[in-house]
Amino acid sequence: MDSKFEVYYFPIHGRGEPIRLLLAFAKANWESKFVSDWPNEKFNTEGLLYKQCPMLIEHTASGKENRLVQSCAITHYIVDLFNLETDDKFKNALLSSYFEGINEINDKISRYVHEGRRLNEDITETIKKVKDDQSIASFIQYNEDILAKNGANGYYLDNKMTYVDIIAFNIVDKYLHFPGLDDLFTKEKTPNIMKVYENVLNNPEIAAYLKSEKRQPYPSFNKK
Ligand SMILES: N[C@@H](CCC(=O)N[C@@H](CS)C(=O)NCC(=O)O)C(=O)O
Repeated sequence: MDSKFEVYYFPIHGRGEPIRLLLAFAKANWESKFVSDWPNEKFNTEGLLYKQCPMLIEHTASGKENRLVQSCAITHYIVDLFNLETDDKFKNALLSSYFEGINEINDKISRYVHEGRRLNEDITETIKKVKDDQSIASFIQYNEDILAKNGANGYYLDNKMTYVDIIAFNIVDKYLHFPGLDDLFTKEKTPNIMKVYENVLNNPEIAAYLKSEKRQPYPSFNKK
């Protein structure tokens, strides 16, 4: 794969981070291109179909430029380019289903966090709402069950690290660094998910990326 990639996004983790992690894992040639003047860029940047980030910009070896928006579309494009799934169509569909199931955990929690910020709610109130929401606990448990069925070996499917493991890593990592929600995922409560987390953390490409200057800091209200 001779293309060069730019991840056009704000200088935060957010929706840009899973894309950066996937490109790092895939050993792609990539860099971040940060938004610097959003009110202007939002309406004057080519390819921003919905006036939102992230956008993946690909410069191909033949000199073509491809611009793609919408996180899930970007994820699937990277997965396809770098073969981050399997050779079996049904298994790939299953991975896609796991991908949505994992994202659902993050979506459910994020709704409370965004709503809490909008209402200027005390963060302890938001955390309580997240912890009281049985559907979040259930979705975490469903992930534990999927992983148990695969042998509790630290992978979502078979014995291979796929994009789904990377996506799960990103979400677990986010909440491990979110004070008050840092006990959502633990070795005691969610041993199978934590095995995936450790596997990805120890992947050489991911480890190198996390230590690099490319990695953006955690949000200021977060630890570390
Ligand atoms: N469905 C889109 C959502 C993108 C989105 O909400 N982007 C936010 C940042 S995370 C954004 O660009 N906000 C600025 C704005 O809408 O003006 C995706 O998954 O990429």
